[in-house]
Amino acid sequence: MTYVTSHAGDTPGDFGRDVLSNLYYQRGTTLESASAQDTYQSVALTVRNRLVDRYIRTAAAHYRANPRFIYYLSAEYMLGKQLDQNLLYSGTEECARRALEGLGLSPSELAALDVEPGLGNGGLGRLAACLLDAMATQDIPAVGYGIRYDFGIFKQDFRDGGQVERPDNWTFYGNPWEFHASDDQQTVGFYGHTEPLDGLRKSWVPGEVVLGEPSHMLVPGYGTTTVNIIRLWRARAARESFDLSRFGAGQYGEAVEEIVRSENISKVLYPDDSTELGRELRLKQQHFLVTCALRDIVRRFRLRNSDWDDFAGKVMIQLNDTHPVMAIAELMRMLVDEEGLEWDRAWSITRRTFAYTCHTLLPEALETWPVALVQRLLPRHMEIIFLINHLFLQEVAARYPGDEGKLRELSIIGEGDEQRVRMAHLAVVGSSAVNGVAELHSRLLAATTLHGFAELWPGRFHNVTNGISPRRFMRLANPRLSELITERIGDERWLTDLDRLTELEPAADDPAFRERWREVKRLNRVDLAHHALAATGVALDPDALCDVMIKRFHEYKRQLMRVLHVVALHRRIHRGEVADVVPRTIVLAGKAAPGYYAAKRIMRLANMVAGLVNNDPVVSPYLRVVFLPDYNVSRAQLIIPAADLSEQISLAGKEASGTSNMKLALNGALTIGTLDGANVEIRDRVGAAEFFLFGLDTTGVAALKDRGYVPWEYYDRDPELREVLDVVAGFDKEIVDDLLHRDEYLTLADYRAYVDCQDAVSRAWQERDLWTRASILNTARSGFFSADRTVRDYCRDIWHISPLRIDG
Ligand code: 26Y
Repeated sequence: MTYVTSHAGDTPGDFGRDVLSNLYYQRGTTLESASAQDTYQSVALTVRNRLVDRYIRTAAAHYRANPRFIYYLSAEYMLGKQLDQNLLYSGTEECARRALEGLGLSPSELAALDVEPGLGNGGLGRLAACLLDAMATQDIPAVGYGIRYDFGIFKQDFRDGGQVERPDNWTFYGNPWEFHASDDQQTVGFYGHTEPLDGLRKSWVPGEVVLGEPSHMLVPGYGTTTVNIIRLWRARAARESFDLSRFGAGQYGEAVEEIVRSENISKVLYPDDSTELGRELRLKQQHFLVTCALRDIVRRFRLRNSDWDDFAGKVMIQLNDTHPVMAIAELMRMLVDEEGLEWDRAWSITRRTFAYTCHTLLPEALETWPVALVQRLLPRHMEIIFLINHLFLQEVAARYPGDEGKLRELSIIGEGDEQRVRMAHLAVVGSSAVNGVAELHSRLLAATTLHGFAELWPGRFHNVTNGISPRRFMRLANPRLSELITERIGDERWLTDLDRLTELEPAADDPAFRERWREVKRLNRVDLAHHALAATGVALDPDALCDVMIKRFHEYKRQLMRVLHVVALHRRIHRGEVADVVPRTIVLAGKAAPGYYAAKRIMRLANMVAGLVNNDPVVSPYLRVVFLPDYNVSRAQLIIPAADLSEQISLAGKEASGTSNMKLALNGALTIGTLDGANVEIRDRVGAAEFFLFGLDTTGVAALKDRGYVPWEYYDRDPELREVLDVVAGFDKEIVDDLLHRDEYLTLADYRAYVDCQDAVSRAWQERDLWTRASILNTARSGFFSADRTVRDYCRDIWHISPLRIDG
């Protein structure tokens, strides 16, 4: 082997020397004259470089072993800040702290300059990051593929209570965490036409070509020697596409036209997370990601293999929702057209290579593309999809002779006003395994959305309940609680074996431990209060119950119901009914898709109600509402440790899984929630007595809708609800009109049960020892929700792969 062993020493002296050396040689400056950015970048490089040695060893070991790889394809990743993570994972936290101290540098000021790559919308993107973390931690050979958007998820401000979006120029000062490989480009075609070759083979002559340029970031495992990578692709125009003659003629815009057109492909993350508008550029992004990833995967396969029959054994591609599903058609095109494989052989390889994870039940979130658009943008892929569908429908017809309805139901091509490609159908047909993300979700998928497929291929359907990284969402986010847990359990191994948290159960009955637990929670609330004051000007009482709802704004998640309860509390306190009231801080955070009118309205209402509450001198001693702007991973890490109550109040049957529910329970928050998504499993595990359950379940929802739901009946019957809605109408009449006449997500139907349950929460909070006990038990029993368990489930049920340890 030609790699050199560790350059980076592990003493504070070594670390400090490397910082100075990076300042000198990378930034061309010295400690005395360095800017804050110079120093941050030098420290970041120093930390990054402490993982390079492990990465090189991992890559070499992977090369030697030629193992089966997991390739995770995702249009979104919410990685979170890298500095804190890499300090922890490289085991240099303490050494760096001492070195920085010695140089007179402030770790917290440096940490503040670290920018989180916000390359995703919400749950699905963060799940991708948690799974990469857990795969590395479990020593699974894996690569994540994604798009290196120039602009990530927008930054959120409020103006007059409404959301205003600002661009997220996350690489403005450069990104010290990535390695560029500009000599390792791929070419990606678009448009054009096809020409027949022999048999089913055709050749595609693209009308336009762009380059995909990769860079990668390190994905270290925790407590192991594996360092995997995430490879992100950026679109570039060909080297000589700048039009000199036009520039010379003064046509400056036209001179860069081709560059702009090409580079626009990876310019910005689409900020929608449910309803797809069918934008051509989004389809271009998907095809771009898929083509770059597949070519890279084939290149890597060929390093050690030559027989296509080995491909599916060495390559497992996990499709994160439908966004990268065009990969199925692209792999077929590569195998049939470029490699000359027979169709059936290519199809068998393809089907064994892919697995598909579905993250939704909402029909409007299932992607479909107009056939006419796919035909124009990707003519050969459209032909291949038609052929896949033709052969698939023959199979269906053989199984259900004469059943036209079945053919229509299952077809990859949806027939309506216009023909559309149903990406979820293509995904199921072209994969060896399909999974939902929580037990209830997987059951409902097989019973409703993908019912016909589950009947056809029952063995293909699985559940893999989501999980979260305990490293990021406990150890990094909540160092105080982590330390207390480690002290009690006796070692830190719970961080990679989260079931060991059950060892905390006896401590729930130990008064001294409960006292310390409460103290940690209180200090975390103090931290949050500092942040809230700086960010919003709202002063919080660190002794008040910290009641948290953090997630994307969506009607089905029912932030509106949260607001109605706040108004009810306000009315009661204002009238002087304070006997049963406990001081509460309501924390809200989350973004809305810029074009999602209803969600933005609810957000504006939430801000107006916050103003009403906080500025009412009678009410504000009992109740404060803080809506923290610009929710992201870093802000989650700040809010979650302070939470006492976790709001998981979606309409049953709508939330696929949820993951903030897991993060909050792990950090000792009690859940108030419906039987939806992973809430069901959280309640099963932490115990019904430690969970505030309310509302309709999926059966109740279906029954009510069958009977005919009449929302205004609830308004008539419930005087407090009436009073609340009258107050809300004073702020926004349209919201109330919609609730009374449509209320698609049954907010009024669940309102009374919700508010009564909140009253039970308030009573429980007054029994402080019992509450703390329940808080400890929530943590102790949340081990199941580790992403390490999720990855083990994938390995066992879907990937059929085992860990490959890298020698230290
Ligand atoms: C098609 C496009 C508009 C689109 C873009 C992003 C569609 C969906 C999404 C993102 C979806 C998402 O984040 N889903 C969430 O995935 C989490 C991880 O599985 C779940 O916990 C959560 O319930 C689900 O809403």
